[in-house]
Amino acid sequence: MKRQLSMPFWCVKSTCGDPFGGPVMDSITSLEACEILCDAKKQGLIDFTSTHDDDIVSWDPEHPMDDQDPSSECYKTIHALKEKMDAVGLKMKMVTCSLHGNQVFRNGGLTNPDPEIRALAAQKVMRTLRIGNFFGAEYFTYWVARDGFECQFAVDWATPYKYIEQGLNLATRYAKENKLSIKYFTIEPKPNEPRGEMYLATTGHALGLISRLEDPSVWGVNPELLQHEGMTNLSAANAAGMAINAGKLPFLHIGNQKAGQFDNDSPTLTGMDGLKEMAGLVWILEKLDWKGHIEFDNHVLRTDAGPGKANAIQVRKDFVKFNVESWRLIEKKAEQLAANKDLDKIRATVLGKTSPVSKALDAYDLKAIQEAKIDYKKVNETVTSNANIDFAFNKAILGM
Ligand code: XLS
Ligand code: MG
Repeated sequence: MKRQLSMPFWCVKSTCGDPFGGPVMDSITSLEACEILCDAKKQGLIDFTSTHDDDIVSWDPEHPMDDQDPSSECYKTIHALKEKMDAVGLKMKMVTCSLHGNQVFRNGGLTNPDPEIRALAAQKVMRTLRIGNFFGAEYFTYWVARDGFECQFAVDWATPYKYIEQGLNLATRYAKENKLSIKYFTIEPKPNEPRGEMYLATTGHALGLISRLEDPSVWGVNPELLQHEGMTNLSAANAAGMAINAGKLPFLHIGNQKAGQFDNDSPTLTGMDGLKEMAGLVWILEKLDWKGHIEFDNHVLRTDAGPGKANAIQVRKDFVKFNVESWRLIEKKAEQLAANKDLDKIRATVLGKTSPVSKALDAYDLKAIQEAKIDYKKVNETVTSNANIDFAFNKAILGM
């Protein structure tokens, strides 16, 4: 399925710094980033974009309502951006509140033990929601960011999850009460980085938390695959499979990752590992007839960045195109795998077993299950050939 694609502001704005060295690329303004994105939209590469509040406007805690004040820089900037986006039909799909950049949130945003800092975080979330509404965004994403810890004795374990619930309920209440365009909300889990440990480490953590919110029906997850689950050697297949089955996967963040490492955020399919895992992930999306969209969340490889004004624009434009082309490659391969009847047949050798008892199992027919006569020897001696299935997929992935 040819999916709609989103490229966020923060990905094109990245200057490719890392903890060991400063930026490699010149920074660009939000208007310049917007022009790169609008250009990509005009070329038919992308459909949507998304942003943190901080990617497009700066935050002044002394003026929490500046987005409403026509004389403010914030007001002028968002109007100028929207004009450019409207001219080419580029849609702001999602907004997310940066609770990681400003130093005041260093010990947490929504979960900060200081109620005054939690109130600042709440004000910033409300401003982000209003900015999202101005652009007509549909989604608000909560990325767990600095809501985490390094020292377990420095956490009051009775509070962090309660505070996350309060913060997220506040976001949905604010959007509803003000009839904002944002009707759906997502949690983006991550195991660590920037904190040593983060409170919502995996897709499962996020789904568990959602069940405790005031209105779980408006919440979903947007795992970042392969990166965030891969950082702790968890699999993308598992994250996407569970979220889709729960009906809670509106969109995915996409990039590449070497399992077990720091958050690589490498461009789609780029790097040593991940080709087979990504093929498997996108094949699952096809097989489960998932209808959501793809949002890239990665940045230019630091090695491939360069200083200077010309690079600042061209490298970023090439990066958008590169991601889209890489995605289309793997999407095409996944479509082929999903439509391949021979592969279905080989899978059916393991997955296509039928028995009258399955009806009883599906119906929770306790009596029928209890009385079912199962030939233990026969089923126990039946050999499964998962490796053969994998071999067939390897051949198909390699085009042989
Ligand atoms: C960081 C996250 C972040 C979110 C948006 O690792 O991927 O960029 O996607 O806040
Ligand atoms: Mg992300």
